[in-house]
Amino acid sequence: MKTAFVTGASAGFGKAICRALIADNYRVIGGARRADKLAELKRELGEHFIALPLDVTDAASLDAACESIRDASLHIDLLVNNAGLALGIDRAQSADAKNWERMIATNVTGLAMVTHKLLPAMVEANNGLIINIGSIAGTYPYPGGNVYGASKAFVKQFSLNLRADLAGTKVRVSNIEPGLCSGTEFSLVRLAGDQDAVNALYRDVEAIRPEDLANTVVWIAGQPPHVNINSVEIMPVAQSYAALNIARNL
Ligand code: NDP
Ligand code: 8X3
Repeated sequence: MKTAFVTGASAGFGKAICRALIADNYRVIGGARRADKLAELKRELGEHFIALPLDVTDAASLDAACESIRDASLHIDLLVNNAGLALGIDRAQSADAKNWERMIATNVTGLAMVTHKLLPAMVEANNGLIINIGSIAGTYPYPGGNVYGASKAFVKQFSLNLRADLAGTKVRVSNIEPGLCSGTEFSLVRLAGDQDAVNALYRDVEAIRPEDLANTVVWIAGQPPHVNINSVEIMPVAQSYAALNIARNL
């Protein structure tokens, strides 16, 4: 049985990815900070799900999590670097510095450090797949996207640079870049619990669902070993592009 490690398993994409991988006959280790949510998922998913309380921004917590994976003699065949968040939608000039710090600590440093911990064993076994969850915000700028979008641009380039370093090994790396998705806690976290603002964002729009993302993970993981899906950009049909902004009479 293959083993997957999914960060951010307590909600949203991560939870759906755990469900889909269990259905695809994986053993799944799910990491997140909220142990109660992981315990709930454990009750739902049963013996092949291992709950692993983890804060990706905390080096000691990450050490302990990796140690318990080693103690259980589990080889990670699939790492899904999904834990992440956006905080605020303010323009850069009025954004909260603490929000910037937390986004960088989670989406950039946390993702890089989880990878740093688990990659050597994958290379040693000459087997493994890392699926990073980036975002369309890492490619397309928008007002208020500032540090969140930049953190996802890091994920995009880190994924490509990992591929460069892993040349000559069978370890694979993919970056999934989703657009607007409903059914997760993402926007409630970003908008500091303002449910009315969240409702307004998703009003009359059929957004991507977490299950769509989970299907994409399962599809990437199911490719034959000689195939590397470099990136997948996935948007709802209802989302597309706007023209570049022009400020007149500046
Ligand atoms: P959710 O808020 O629903 O889930 C985020 C998950 O990340 C939770 O399980 C949370 O668990 C976990 N998490 C947050 N901080 C930490 C931390 N320090 N250590 C460990 N786990 C952490 O959001 P989504 O499911 O929507 O988002 C998942 C990923 O997808 C993120 O990387 C996000 O940027 C990306 N994304 C989301 C999109 C969307 O529209 N929803 C679109 C594009 C990308 P806990 O709080 O228990 O720690
Ligand atoms: C989330 C997608 O467009 O809200 O990563 O930034 S977006």
